[in-house]
Amino acid sequence: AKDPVRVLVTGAAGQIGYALVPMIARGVMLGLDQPVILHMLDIPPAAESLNGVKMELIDAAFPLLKGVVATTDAVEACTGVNIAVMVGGFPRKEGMERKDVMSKNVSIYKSQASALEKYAAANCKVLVVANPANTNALILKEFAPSIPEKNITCLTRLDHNRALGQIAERLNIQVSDVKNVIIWGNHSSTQYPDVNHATVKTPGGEKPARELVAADDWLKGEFITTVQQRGAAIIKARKLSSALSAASAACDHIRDWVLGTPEGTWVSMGVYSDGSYNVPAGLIYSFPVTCRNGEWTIVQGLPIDEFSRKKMDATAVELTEEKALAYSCLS
Ligand code: NAX
Repeated sequence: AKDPVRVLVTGAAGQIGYALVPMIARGVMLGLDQPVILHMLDIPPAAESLNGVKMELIDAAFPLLKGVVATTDAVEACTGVNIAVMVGGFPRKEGMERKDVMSKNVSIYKSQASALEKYAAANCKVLVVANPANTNALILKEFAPSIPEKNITCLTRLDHNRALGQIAERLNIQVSDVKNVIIWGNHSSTQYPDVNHATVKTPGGEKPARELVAADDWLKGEFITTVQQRGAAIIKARKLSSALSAASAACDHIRDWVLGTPEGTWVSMGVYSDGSYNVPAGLIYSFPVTCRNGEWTIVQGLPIDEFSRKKMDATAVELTEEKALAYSCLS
């Protein structure tokens, strides 16, 4: 039998945490043959609720779950973890300035970076979910210099899956028959959901999604804004932000990263830019990637038209501004 993998979930007493930990314990993230030990971190005001989640995990009698650590101590939480899913953060509240929210998250991610760097297992893979996800991941990278930059990513898979879902709904087909959409840039409303390279499986073979959808005005308009604004639409409908879809996307992200993407398929991940596609190096930016042997690689050589270029640049500008704001919180 395989040795258990230790998976950290921060903010585990929150809504995404509550949806995510049972998925991990059931093998959705790492496979049905992979035992796991869950490490759950939250802050002292949530300690009692976190303990309740631990009780439920015990009560669920998950065969793959070999242990549960529930703690408010970052060192205990980070010790020996192979995978860290960072969901905990400071949410933007009514009337708060952007800078104040950024400043809270910068200080959280700075200190958690140090705990991970010192106490996580070698080669720990990190996924940041908490917003501002790209910039929190960048801060974590800066303050954990001994963790390879390739190991620090942020979640844009939810946006990617939302884009697949919109195409499938529009064409009235199965979502599993659509692939290779791309989310470029920030996990925010400036993200660019790109269908130019997406394909659809049909009885007559694979066809470009653009050809099947045909309505260029929809693809350039409503499709993009629906994906960009989907988070807000969920909040309006549920009075709570997306949780089950975010948890599921976090599992997809880690599963594909660790176990590999299917041949001919790419996914979107927020990763440290090396300047590919003329995206400024040194930002955490969402790119199309393939994964193999536990490493992601940016898909190269996709033709970029003028419409796409503008949108890819606009979201990079926003990330550059966020980076500057985050750095101004450090001094
Ligand atoms: P909740 O407020 O339900 O849960 C957050 C949890 O984090 C709380 O239990 C809180 O006590 C805990 N926390 C706060 N500071 C902490 C710290 N320093 N260390 C450990 N835990 C801490 O929010 P939820 O709906 O679960 O969302 C979590 C985060 O995900 C938010 O930042 C949210 O904006 C972000 N999202 C990101 C998405 C993405 O695709 N990247 C999509 C969904 C979601 O909106």
